[in-house]
Amino acid sequence: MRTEQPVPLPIRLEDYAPPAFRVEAVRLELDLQPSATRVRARLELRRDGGAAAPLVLDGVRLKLLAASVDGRTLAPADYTQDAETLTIPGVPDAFVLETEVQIDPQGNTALEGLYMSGGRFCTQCEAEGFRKITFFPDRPDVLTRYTVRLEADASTYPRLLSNGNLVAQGRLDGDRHFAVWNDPFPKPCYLFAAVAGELDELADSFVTLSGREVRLSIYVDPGQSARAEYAMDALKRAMRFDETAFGREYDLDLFMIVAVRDFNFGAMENKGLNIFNSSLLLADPETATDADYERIESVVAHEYFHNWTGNRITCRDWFQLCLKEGLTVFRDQAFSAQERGAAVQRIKDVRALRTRQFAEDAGPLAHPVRPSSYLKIDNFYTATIYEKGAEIIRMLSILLGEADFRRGLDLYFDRWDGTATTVEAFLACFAETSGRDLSSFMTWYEQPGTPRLAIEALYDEAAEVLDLTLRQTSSGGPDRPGKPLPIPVKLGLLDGEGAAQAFRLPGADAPTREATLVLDGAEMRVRLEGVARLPVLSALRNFSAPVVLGADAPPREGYVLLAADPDLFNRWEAGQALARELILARVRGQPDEVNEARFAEALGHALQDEAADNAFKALLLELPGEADLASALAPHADPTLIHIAREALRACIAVHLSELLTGLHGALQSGDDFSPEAAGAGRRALRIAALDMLVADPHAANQARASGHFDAAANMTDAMGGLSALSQIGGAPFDAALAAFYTRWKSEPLVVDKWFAVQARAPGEETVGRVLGLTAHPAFDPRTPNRLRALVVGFSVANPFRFHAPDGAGYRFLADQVLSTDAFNPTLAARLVGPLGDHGRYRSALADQMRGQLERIVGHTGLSRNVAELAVKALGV
Ligand code: B3K
Ligand code: ZN
Repeated sequence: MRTEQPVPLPIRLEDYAPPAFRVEAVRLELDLQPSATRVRARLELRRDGGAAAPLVLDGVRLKLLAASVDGRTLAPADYTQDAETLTIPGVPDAFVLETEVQIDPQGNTALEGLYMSGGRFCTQCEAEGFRKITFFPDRPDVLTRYTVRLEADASTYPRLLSNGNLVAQGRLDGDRHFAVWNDPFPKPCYLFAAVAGELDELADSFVTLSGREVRLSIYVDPGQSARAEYAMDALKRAMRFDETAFGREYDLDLFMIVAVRDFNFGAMENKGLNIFNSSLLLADPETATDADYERIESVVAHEYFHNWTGNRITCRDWFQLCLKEGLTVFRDQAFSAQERGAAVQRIKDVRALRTRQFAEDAGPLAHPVRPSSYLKIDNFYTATIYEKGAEIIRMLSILLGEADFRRGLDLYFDRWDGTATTVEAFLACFAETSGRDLSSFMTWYEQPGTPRLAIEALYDEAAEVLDLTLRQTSSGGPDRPGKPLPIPVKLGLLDGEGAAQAFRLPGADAPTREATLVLDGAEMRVRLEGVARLPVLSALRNFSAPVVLGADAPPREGYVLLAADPDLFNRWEAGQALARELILARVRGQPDEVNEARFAEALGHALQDEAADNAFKALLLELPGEADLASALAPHADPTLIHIAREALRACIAVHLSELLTGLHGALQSGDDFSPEAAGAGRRALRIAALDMLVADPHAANQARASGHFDAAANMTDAMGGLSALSQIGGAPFDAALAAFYTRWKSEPLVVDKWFAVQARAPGEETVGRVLGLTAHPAFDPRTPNRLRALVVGFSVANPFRFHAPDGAGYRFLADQVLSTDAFNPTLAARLVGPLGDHGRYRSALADQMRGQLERIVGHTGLSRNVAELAVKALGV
């Protein structure tokens, strides 16, 4: 492997040492010019560690112009500078360091540090971007107060924004102006932000529970402020939720969000000045889908919630990343559950967890929620840290109960406010307030891999007892045994008719209809008493733990659960399990047509359940995804067979339920104005899900229905629903719709992204060629992450059928994109590698080609550390 720099040693958790110097205050002056920005930094430093240690600061691609210690200019002999650090020996215990550097925001294509997007200056410092702005101890446990002076051309950059409060502003000679910002809250440098440019402001205000008024400002491209109204509304709902559900109030007098088009990921929680990818902020009914609205609501909340979980209390080191991310995802999921319905939200969260995190945990990129070593921390913003991290917090709340969980969290906020801390310190708060021993719980953070849970049930009718044996096999990652984990298993019993059955737990007098057992060893036996009728077990309700539950219950039980489980998650789960078995039977070449018809009928009943909501029914209609089916067939999965089998079951359902689905599609049409709330979104989702199923049987009437849906669409949700349905049919109607769509929306970048993505996802055999062709389309700009992801991730992640083309063309395409992107944006390039790491699931002819492309990447000259780390790991050697 030939990387851009010598291969570095991994950074290891066990090597953590506290910083040698504290920064007591910092003043930054940014004299903004697109290709030659001057950054002057004044750091008040105080020694914290051993007396002899030199001062070592991080700094990358900084042209050092001047440096002084306590006003004494340093000569080149007084310091050493290499590609990543500035070292000054012989410094006193307390002193002022001033540096002046020059940087090139315009030439910064990695979009990390200070860069330009759409003619504006903006920053992205997490995880280690601040070192590209100035020399500094760029680590999260160095917290300090910032005063920031920005200076720029007044006519080109009328808005000058940074964290905290605006304390001064004014005009200067020529066309220059300045603004000075002060952030009273100590923060690590990864939360620093600055923005300069022409922006419209959408302003509002929020009165906190204690009566303080906070000004809320969302800054967007000129003319776009109406598109920020939904984000503003979501922000106010999130602020209220954090007060009522978690007792957390906002602290500054001002909260700002800025939308930028060029952003490496979703959004960033900089203190008081969140920066968002415009795709996660801007929405109106014409250009955004319900899914976009939902994402905006949840990401606005997520970044806002970081103010307490991440900003007020931050991470001691980057190994503790889940401390802020897992906890904040848990909090945003709780908010979305309130806004969108708890069951529907839980199903969506679990679906995402399984597809992304379980797959990651089963492959060569598996890592613990708290990793113990890394080369590039950017590579660890993963589904494991975020989503499994959130599941761990959810389990903690189940194990402790709501009241003890809340007490522990309150103690955490009190005790650690204003500091940088660890997962251990977090758990200690819960152990202390609940009096429980949580030492075995720590294993969830330290052990990779998804535990498997098996439940054996033996019913004795005469004695009315049900003997349960719960067993876990926890692996420490691929091919490694693991320690048992504490697993909360929520369960209930139904009878054969679907009525809930009461039972008694060991030692309990009163019967119950639901209980949570905690399996905290390899095996546990529990006897449930008072079980009057042959039971149907509904286990792991609401997905009470992130495990794979072995399914050997007979299909009969699945039908009972699908029809009647009061736990909606398990009702949905039963449908998924039945569908999975039917698809796998087809993959094996043994279609079970009798049960396919039975399944279609059961789905039909569920769709007619007046008590269930539309969003839930839409989820019932979505069969398990092709990637998840591939996991079930690992290591022999054949994506072509899976696609064909899944489509066959969909076609069977479409034929069987033709009347019902057609009826739903017609009846759910509404002439009302678009409103993004859950009820309207659910109605549209079910209508589109019905259409989507119908086109699996693409006769002329269904084709016409899809074209009609697209042509009549009065909002982007329906336009994309129609276009997606047409993409399944392919041919002339799809091409015509694509052309019309592009003509109408070509000046709206966020919509053009969708146009690229829908083509990348299309199942037609021309897709690989189409995707290759689209890289030469005039609207394809790989330097804009949203556009690149729309095409490349849309294809490699969302279209397993065509990505895994037997001739390897999909893999070659992805490897080419990784390499070309790596040359200008390593973080983004590294995020594309993942699908090639899934080779462990696929039949050997495919797996060999996937590894071949990884080897090609690894052998490339000048590879970034980001891509090198991931590609080497993905190879799994
Ligand atoms: N904390 C940021 C992610 C930063 C990613 C840096 N490579 C957004 C979030 O999780 O809220
Ligand atoms: Zn986050």
